[in-house]
Amino acid sequence: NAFTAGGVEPTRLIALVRAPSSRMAEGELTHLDRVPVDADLADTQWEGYVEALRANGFETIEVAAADELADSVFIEDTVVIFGDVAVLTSPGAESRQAEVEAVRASVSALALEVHEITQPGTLDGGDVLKVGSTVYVGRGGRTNAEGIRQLRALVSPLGYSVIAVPVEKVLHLKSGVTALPDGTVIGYADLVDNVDLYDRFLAVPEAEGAAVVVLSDDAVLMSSSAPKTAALIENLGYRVVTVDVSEFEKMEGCVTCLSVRIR
Ligand code: CIR
Repeated sequence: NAFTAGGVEPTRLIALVRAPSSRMAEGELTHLDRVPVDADLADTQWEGYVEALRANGFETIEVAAADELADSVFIEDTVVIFGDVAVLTSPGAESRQAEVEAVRASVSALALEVHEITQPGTLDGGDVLKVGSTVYVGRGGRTNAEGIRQLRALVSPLGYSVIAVPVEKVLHLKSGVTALPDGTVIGYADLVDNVDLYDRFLAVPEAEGAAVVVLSDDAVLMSSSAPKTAALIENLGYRVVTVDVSEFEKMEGCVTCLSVRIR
């Protein structure tokens, strides 16, 4: 084990992941209509996603799967990492609150300082977008004002500035916007709330193209359902790795919410 008491070693890239529940089709839906989900295909796609992270230098740690928790594959919503500080969340959907416990167990085994958002505060990790030392937090259906207050109190002393963004058009802030390795915020314009809040915003041509996982300074992971966006990002000099996550997209998930990256 390469961890030391001092925290995560800078060269070690870890991604927390959680295998899908066979009941994923029963998960929460807010903006989409329920359509059949192929559980076997979801398993195969999840393995492909995990493999893509591993092929790009991440060591993956699997949080114990929970078949009774339909949305548990979307692990990003349960914990947010700030350097060597982990903030366990307080999920805004009641059906998802029990997801946090197993994540707490996994995070506690790492050399991270662990904090948590508590009720009546609610906060989903999908509402937290870090761009350098700026932390955009979506105030929408899942994250409330008290959750934002608690996050601000935890991370301001660490040198982060928290910018709260009202979110109405999409489920989570990061359903609408994510950031390229250079800090440019990207999103599909029709689904972006308060676009003027971002210092540098680039519109992408597909809704599914709004979600990218930063793999390194020059590479991103994204959904194969946004080929025009992949071409646009490649044209900016990035290596683009694509994975098929169609079954997760049916449940309002995307590439970012399937893992928590720890650097
Ligand atoms: C939910 O509604 O909570 C799940 N069906 C999808 C969560 C996706 N998470 C994310 O975008 N961060």
